[in-house]
Amino acid sequence: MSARAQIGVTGLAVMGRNLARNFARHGYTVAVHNRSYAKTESLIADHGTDGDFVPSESTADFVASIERPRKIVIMVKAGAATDAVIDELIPHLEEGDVVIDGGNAHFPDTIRREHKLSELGLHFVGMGVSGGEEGALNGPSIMPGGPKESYTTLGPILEDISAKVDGTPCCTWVGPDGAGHFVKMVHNGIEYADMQLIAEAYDLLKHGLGESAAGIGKIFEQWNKGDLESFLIEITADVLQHVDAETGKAFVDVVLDQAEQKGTGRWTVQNALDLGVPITGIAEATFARALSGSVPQREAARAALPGDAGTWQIEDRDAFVEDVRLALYASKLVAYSQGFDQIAAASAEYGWGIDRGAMARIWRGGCIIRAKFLNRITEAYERDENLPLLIADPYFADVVGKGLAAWRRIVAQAALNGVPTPAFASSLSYYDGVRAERLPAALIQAQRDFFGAHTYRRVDREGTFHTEWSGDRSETTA
Ligand code: NBP
Repeated sequence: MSARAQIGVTGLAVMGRNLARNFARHGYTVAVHNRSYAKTESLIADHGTDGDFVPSESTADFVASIERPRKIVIMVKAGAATDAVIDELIPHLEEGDVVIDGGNAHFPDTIRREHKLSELGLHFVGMGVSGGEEGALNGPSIMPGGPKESYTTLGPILEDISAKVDGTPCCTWVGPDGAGHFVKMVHNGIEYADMQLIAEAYDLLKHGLGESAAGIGKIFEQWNKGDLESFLIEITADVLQHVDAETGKAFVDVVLDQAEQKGTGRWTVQNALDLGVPITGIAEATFARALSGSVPQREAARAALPGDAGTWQIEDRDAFVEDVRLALYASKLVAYSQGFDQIAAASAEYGWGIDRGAMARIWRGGCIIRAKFLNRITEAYERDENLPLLIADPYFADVVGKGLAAWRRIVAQAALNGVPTPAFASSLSYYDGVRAERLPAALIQAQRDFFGAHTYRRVDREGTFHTEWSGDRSETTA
């Protein structure tokens, strides 16, 4: 077997197959391999004309068909399968070879695998890929981590096959070991928040206006021409106007209202709890999916709990639609701001040195959260790379400020009319919390000191103090 492939892909289900085709279409000779050979054969039979593929049945032949230093992309089910494939590859690899995991790995696994392979003289790149099967084929957003030196040879190939916005590739080196998969995880978390916010906006328009799904779809179509322009708004407009062929009803009205998840939202929230970063938008979005699937609880609640809500009377339709739009934009900015806070905190914790502006830049195309306004995020971090809070950047502060009255009206009206808006409402609460001159956390500290002698600090002098609550209530320095 002569080593003539410039890159290899193992794992040829939807993602791996399309990524391999993308490489081939860009002129690379691609070695392809799958645990069961049938998938390899079908790739060659169905798409062999896309470019130059070198199929192999065995791992040994697959590895031998790739030029050194080898670049091998693993695209299998995340978890144990990834470890199994790595273990199978290792005996065939040589020093300097680069193993790239393009699956949705949990970043602690990526850190573990990177350390293991580096001890063997191998490079391990944990690579986040977003854009689904369509993106993998036509240009995804790619978030590779791992040793920086591996990016020198790997980077140009990945940038070549990535999505481009204004000629700029949606791919850049993110940081060492788990950084790439971490950023992909937060990307998915933000995606959860974005989808939940859009769903709440739809629900508000539905209840407030009594509008049909198709009518709301038209509103989203309009919104997609302005600041909200994004892939998710675009597909929402499309989905809402889709009619179920069987019943003739709006498609969204025949879909069961129980949202599922594969787990990246949950990982994002778990990590945020570990780091102590409030990502309320993502957390509420994750819990909202859980609530939708809480079938026995929903049945019990429907049977027993009164709504005692008003009947929504919208007098000015256009003004209401504009209020919802402004509230959606403001809530969305909060969710992104929180996601970028989480990236900053993790970057500091793990020593990754992640450039947040560059992350916004590579999310502009190819991925599910691709959106026009991401340019503004990049600009904000270019103005101040240490920006402590994205929504405090002058541009975003102005945008959120202009939408504030609308945001308050919408959240208040939703509450009065019994329409749940967990993400809209928690984002507004976060906004008011983070900007508050003084928070009731002072009372919590006092309570903690009362029952657990946990001590407190004072506003008027340095030091840590404790009050003798069960004694004479004198204050001591702790
Ligand atoms: P799947 O996640 O459905 O995985 C199927 C592939 O894993 C097949 O090639 C299968 O081989 C292989 N595999 C399994 Br399962 N166990 C294996 C083992 N023990 N050893 C070797 N190979 C094994 O594929 P996918 O939907 O294409 O996704 C691939 C990766 O990309 C996943 O990590 C996913 O999370 C990630 N991802 C997916 C998307 C998306 O939109 N689908 C987007 C971004 C990232 P077989 O054919 O022999 O069973």
